[in-house]
Amino acid sequence: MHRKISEKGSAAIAFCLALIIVAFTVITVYMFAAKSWWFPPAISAFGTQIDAQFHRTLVITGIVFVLAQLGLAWVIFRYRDQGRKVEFFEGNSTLEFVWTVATVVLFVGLGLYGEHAWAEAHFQGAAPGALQVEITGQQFAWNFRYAGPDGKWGQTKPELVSASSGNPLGLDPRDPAAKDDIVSPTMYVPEGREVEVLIRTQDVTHSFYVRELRLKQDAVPGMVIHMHFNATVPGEYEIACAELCGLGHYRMRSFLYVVSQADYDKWIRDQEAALQ
Ligand SMILES: [Cu+2]
Repeated sequence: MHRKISEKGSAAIAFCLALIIVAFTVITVYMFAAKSWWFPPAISAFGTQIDAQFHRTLVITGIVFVLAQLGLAWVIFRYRDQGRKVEFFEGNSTLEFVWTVATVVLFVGLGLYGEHAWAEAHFQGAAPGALQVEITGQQFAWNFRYAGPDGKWGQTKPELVSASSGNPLGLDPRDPAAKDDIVSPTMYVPEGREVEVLIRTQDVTHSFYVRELRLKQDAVPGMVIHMHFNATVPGEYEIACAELCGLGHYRMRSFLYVVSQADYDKWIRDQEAALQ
């Protein structure tokens, strides 16, 4: 039995479809090029490195995206229904080999370019003399602890954790090293000072994220994760929880204040005075 070959397709419809894809591509490229929605400016040298890597990745994937979309538009128009019988096409091993190798080279190359920034954040410790701040996430708040004048972290005990009585971290009052520990719901650091953060959680996984630092690190139950940064631009920056951690996730936020050394010293003195 002969199957009836379809009526000749419309060139206008194929042309319109191809045009929509081209328009969609142009609009997308424009949105990225004009930076309609973009990150706030970076406030650390590390943030600038992350931006450079992001930019490299975006340019390369952008070129591939444009070529792929234009190719798609061309195929839609060129191979529209023209009333011909379809032909079977075996594939092209050379092409498949070329695009697989090209993809490997691009991904490995980008990885090598980004290796320095990654290693700096994850494999290298903080510079000597860094200010240490312990960050604890809990449903649904952040607490920041400073060791106080003795430079020692006091002991904490899970059974003493009580946010309602003002001891959200469960500091043990019988430990002398705990007496001068400062616990604050907001984070203060001096500008231009290396800061080492020790990231913990009391319950589920949270994620410490400051956009301007380009720093995002999960807080994982049972672990103390060390990260470091050096913020050079004074200001108030939002600290968001970047891990969906429960019903109150949306309100789990705090602020990082990057201030002058004098303002930082004053803040510390005020916190210490409040402990008396
Ligand atoms: Cu959270």
